[in-house]
Amino acid sequence: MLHKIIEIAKEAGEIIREGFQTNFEIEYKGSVTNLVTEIDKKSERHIIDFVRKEFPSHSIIAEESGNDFRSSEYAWFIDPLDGTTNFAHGLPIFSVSIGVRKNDETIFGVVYDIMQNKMYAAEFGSGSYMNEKKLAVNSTDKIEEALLVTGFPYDIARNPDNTIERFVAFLKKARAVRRLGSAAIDFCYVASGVFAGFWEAKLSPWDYVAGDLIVREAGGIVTDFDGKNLTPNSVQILASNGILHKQMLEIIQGTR
Ligand code: 2AM
Ligand code: CA
Repeated sequence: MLHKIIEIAKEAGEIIREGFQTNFEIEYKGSVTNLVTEIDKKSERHIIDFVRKEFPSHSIIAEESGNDFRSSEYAWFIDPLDGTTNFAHGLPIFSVSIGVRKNDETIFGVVYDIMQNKMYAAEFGSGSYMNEKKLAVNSTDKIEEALLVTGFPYDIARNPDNTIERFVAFLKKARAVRRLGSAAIDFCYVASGVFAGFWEAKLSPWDYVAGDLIVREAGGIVTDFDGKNLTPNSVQILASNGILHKQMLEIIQGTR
């Protein structure tokens, strides 16, 4: 099954790569900051058609077409293009993210970093890989030496939710903070040991189900801002190398 997920992520990635920097149509989901392109929809259509053909009984939770719940114990969480704003502006940082849960456990996570041709994949209990390379989080144990990453929600202007205060608190403590624009890729860089930690205050399950497993299988920890394990209803996400997790939670909680 993991091989099939990787194959379909690659195919969706090809659709996106071909569409990059072409004259695609853009629509707005409620606000001018929340974009969707015809390429997001094309990618999602391709993935969903595959799942419906190969696994007709499975549930699907997909960003652009919503929920298709079935009675199966399996559920697919699909972000057909994570980093749409980057994609629409010609910045080559975006991905396809597919996570599969069985009952209450994520069993597969696949993130395809399209423009770098890097396929990240994890299976529960079997580790995380980038192409053939096994991944491990870094061992940074001082926040002053940590390179961190975050993201901002589309509705930050209307609903700031301490996002700015949290960002400033980390800016003052960490070596540096980056903002890349694809949450799924942020998780993969934590799993690879590039970033010691990643937090974001408003994510949806298709943004994090795959990345959560990829980080945990690489030896990291992922929780919500209260320190609880993620469920598909989580919103506020902290992923780290594990060593800095408690300290990062304290910084987050200090800005509440
Ligand atoms: P997207 O590109 O698939 O829309 C940017 O901060 C990252 O968070 C991207 O992965 C983006 O996903 C996601 N994101 C931003 N605002 C969001 C929101 N309000 N709800 C869900 N995901 C969001
Ligand atoms: Ca998306």
